[in-house]
Amino acid sequence: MKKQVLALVAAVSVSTAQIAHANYADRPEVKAMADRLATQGVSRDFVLSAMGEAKRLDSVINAMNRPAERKAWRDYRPIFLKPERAKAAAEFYSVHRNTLHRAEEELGVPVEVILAIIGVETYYGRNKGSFRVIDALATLGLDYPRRAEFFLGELESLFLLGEAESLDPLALKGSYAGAMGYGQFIPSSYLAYSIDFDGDGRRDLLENPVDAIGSVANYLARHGWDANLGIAHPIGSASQFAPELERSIKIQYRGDQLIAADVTGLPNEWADLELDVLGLDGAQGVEYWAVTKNFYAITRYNRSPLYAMAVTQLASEIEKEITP
Ligand SMILES: [Ca+2]
Repeated sequence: MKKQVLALVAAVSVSTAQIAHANYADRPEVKAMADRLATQGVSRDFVLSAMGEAKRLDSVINAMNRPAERKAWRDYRPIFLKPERAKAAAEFYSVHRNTLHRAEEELGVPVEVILAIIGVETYYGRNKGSFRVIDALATLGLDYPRRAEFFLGELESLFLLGEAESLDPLALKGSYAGAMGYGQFIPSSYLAYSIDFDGDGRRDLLENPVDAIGSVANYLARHGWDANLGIAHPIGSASQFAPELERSIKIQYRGDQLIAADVTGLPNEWADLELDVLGLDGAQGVEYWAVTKNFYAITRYNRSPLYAMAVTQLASEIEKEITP
């Protein structure tokens, strides 16, 4: 009997907790955020009323727990390296050719790399995401402890972005991680790295492909893209430089160190370059690549070395597709 009473008490307190969590505006973290935002010109009442409308989405938490980057390279590569994607790139290129070349001239990032990123992120705007950004960020910032700090910061940036660009935080749609538009910028990146590339006075990454193209190039340029460097080159076995496969990129070697260790396949002109060695679990066995600071710049877009290699190889396929 006593046990049953305890069980009943437990059930009541769980349901009370669920009701208390149902309204994000009541959470102390949200009140503190609203106070901070008020000092930066965002109405406290607006933040609290918007957060009162934000919903917790279990689908967002489930999606976070199974990202594609956990696959091995041999399974990851075929998702992105399909001929159809390079063909879609060529169609997008035929419409936005002038903008893409202007971005390459002004920001130094090759046309095919910009195309590869927009292709991997959203298939040229076809899959920009259907989650309400405020719901995704509220769920992860307030009900996903492992990444709460990061996503609460993005939630705060969402309100700053709304203020800066006259966008309604309740209306914006994006991915389960709150990434928006053609290039899938999270709010802090949108604020820091997007540019108005068509000169209409607005930075619109959601509906304006010209701003999106300029902003993807600007993001890479601001993260150290060097127009004079390549991205990646296959090399012979180099396990001593990459004992762990598919690990994070850190520029830590020079080309001549590889040459001195009899690693084959490195281009002569890469002897003086700073680089990293990436080992991948490929379809034909383990493969090794020398990668430059440009490859590292792509990992600032998405930390996964598999992502950066997919972008690199798709860029190469796209280059063949768009070269007359
Ligand atoms: Ca614009």
